[in-house]
Amino acid sequence: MSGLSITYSGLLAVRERRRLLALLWVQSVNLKVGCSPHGRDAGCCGAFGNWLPEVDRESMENDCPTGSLDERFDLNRDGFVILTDVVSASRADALAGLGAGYGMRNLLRACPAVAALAAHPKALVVSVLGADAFAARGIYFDKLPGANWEVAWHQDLSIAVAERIDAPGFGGWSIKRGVPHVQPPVAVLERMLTVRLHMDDCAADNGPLRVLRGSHAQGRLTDEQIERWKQTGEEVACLVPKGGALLMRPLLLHASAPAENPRHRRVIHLEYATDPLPHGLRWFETAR
Ligand SMILES: O=C(O)CCC(=O)C(=O)O
Repeated sequence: MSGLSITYSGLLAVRERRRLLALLWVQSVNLKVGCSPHGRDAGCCGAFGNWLPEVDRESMENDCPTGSLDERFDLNRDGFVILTDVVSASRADALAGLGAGYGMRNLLRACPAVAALAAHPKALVVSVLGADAFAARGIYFDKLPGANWEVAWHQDLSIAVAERIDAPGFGGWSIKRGVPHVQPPVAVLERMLTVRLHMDDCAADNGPLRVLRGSHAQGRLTDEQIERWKQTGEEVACLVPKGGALLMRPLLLHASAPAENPRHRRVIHLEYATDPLPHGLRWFETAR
């Protein structure tokens, strides 16, 4: 393991060469967390909102310049990679001050500090998506003894948009926390990357995200294909240490089970994109 700027982008260069339960879960999170549609309740984002003044943003940039790549995984081949030391333990502790509820949406709009944070992992994303990458959605997840939830195998197919405009290739409209969501053409999802920044050590007994290696590469999967992947695919539990991050393609099949030994498993989930949306559609929230 060595410096991120060298190892990660270097590896990428070398290697370049060579639903349903999720939706139910999200709705239940929305109900139980009790945030306003834009998540402005003090209990949900007070700590994020107050954390990270301008000067702190600068120190964050120097915080952990050398995130390290777990070399067992390859983003192109596997659809995910795990990095350690993306932010320092003290930074992770500061982020963990959020500490309310077990899920929250619309973080980039609701919490300026998270929008500022999104600029930091962006360095990880640029080598994959290019310099125009921007964060296009922020979600907070936690697992707790009283909220030890599970999510069935799914791909992340929806994006949040500012308003509904019916357009070719865009379908499956829904409303989450008052915000229109739509399933865009696969080409949009294929040009996105998710960074899940961990504020706690996530071990095998703590309901880690599980992924099916390589399942991102076949576009949007039918129910039958998902079943086949579940039967025959290689499952990897993403054990990410505090301050580390999982980078994954939205089309990668993922799930998570209740923790056997429930304790905090706080994650800031940031989705990055590179392109404006077509047909007058606009991303609901962005941070650059
Ligand atoms: O954090 C988890 O365990 C599940 C999150 C999830 O389902 C998602 O990001 O789509």
